[in-house]
Amino acid sequence: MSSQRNSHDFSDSSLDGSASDVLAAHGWDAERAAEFAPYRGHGLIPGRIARVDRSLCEVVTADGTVRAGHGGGELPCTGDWVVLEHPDDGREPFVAAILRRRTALVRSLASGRSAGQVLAVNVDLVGAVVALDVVPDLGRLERLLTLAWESGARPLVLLTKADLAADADDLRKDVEAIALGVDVLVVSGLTGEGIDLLDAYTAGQTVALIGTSGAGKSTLTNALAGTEVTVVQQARQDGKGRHTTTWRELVPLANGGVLIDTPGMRGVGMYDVGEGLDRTFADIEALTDRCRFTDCTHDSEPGCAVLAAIEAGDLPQRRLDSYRKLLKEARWIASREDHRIRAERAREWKVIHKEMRRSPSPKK
Ligand SMILES: Nc1nc2c(ncn2[C@@H]2O[C@H](COP(=O)(O)OP(=O)(O)OP(=O)(O)O)[C@@H](O)[C@H]2O)c(=O)[nH]1
Ligand SMILES: [Mg+2]
Ligand SMILES: [Zn+2]
Repeated sequence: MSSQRNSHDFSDSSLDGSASDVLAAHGWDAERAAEFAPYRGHGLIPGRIARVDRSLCEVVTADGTVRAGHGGGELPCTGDWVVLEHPDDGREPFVAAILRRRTALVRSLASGRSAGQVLAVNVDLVGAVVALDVVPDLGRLERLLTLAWESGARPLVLLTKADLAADADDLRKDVEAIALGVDVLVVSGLTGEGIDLLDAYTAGQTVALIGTSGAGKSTLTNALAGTEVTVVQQARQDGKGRHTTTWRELVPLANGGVLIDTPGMRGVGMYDVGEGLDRTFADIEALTDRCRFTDCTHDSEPGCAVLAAIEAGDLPQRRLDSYRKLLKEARWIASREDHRIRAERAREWKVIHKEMRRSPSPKK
């Protein structure tokens, strides 16, 4: 918590001192400084959201980490750079504004409302963590990659638990064949294999690790941080899945990077992923351009380049099925979203009409 109350009246010079090293360690850069400039000198300070609870969030500031409230408007999310009002009179600090989000990792919830859930924002690199103790589920990885591409960040595949794989190289080749334009690293959080390389990859970047529960995200986080910064799941006794990491936190790394360890995701629903699908399935996308009909569904149409590629053995049927499945899901979510928006609009209109009826008619 802050001790020097006056230090949050930021002048340019106060951002050069050691206090600003804290911000720099959390990814603060010249562009952020420029975005914050209009707020400077009004008793406002910059900070980065480490964690959001129901009503409070944890904000990393040059003065230390503070608990702050957030008003109405858009909910802050882990990774957000915010403008924090930090009153001198003992009142609770609160988030006054959220600076522009460069990237956003959003999934749709398998159940409940169709609105997307923002997992992390302002991420540069998304590490899709897949354990090698079993043969990787390529469809699930394609799902993670779609989410990663869609976020606007650069994806990276982390094949972990290499120490438990008999044929890590073969598995890596299978994964490389489907992770188009994405680097694939073989690592182990336990033995430290590949951690040096991962350390080089993550230098100076905000990195979010995503993947199923038990994949090894927290173990990798600890390996990169070189210390126990997040809780690792104990071996399961009952055989049931257990989610260990329950919050997302910013972990500054010695290499200047910042790590966000996310809780394991059982369902990674597709949310508004047109671009993400195009990137993940760039091979199918490229073939599509050569289909005879522009609205080809690659089902049974003559002159379909996608079906021809499958016939020729150039494209695995599994991949087309996976693409179809994600596309269908994305369309379904989109239509549900449309429906929700229409319903909301109708509700708003009802309120407006009610109020119009209630208000006295204008006097003549
Ligand atoms: N042998 C081996 N075990 C690992 C490795 N990485 C993780 N584990 C084990 O796998 C289990 C799950 O690891 P976590 O790091 O907690 O997994 P997580 O992805 O953070 O899981 P959630 O927080 O539930 O999403 C733990 O028992 C770890 O000790 C690895 O590289 N090798
Ligand atoms: Mg974890
Ligand atoms: Zn086609």
